[in-house]
Amino acid sequence: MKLLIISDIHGSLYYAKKILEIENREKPDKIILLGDLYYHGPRNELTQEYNPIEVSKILNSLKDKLLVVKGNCDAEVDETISEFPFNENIEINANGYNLFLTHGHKYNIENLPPIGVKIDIMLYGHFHTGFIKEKDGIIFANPGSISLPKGNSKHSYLIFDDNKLILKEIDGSIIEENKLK
Ligand SMILES: [Mn+2]
Repeated sequence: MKLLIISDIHGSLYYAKKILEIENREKPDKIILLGDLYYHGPRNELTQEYNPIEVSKILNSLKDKLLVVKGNCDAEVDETISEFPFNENIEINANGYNLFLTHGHKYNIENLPPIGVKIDIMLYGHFHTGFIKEKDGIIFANPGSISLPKGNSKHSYLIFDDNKLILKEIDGSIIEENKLK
């Protein structure tokens, strides 16, 4: 199974359109959105072509492939314009690995969730910086923000395919790759 993982769109129509290009190029089986879909939040500047309702139409067009977790900027009212559910966290098995998907403001590499099963890979956004790290036998990966990368990080996304996690720039060029055991 090939997963496309994207986070922190923050209402940017410009970068929501990029998601359509990426999905066309990568042809993933599922698209995971790690939260902060529509609003910029008080700490962020407005994103490029800020337009939450048009972003929701693009995301609704992808609803059959979407798995979405709720971010700290996502509000209850968002569910009325979205044809897909928002989940607090998602636990799934993909390609034989247990994945834990969350926004990252509560659970992250510093604060593991209290769940029973062993996590192989934890995916979260929120920090607007893409990375792939390993700590105590768990892989932690962040797709960065597609619309508002912080510092010198790139507009980026993650691919999980077979046993490979790949952090890519939105044009598809590889930033970092990790082959899991
Ligand atoms: Mn956030």
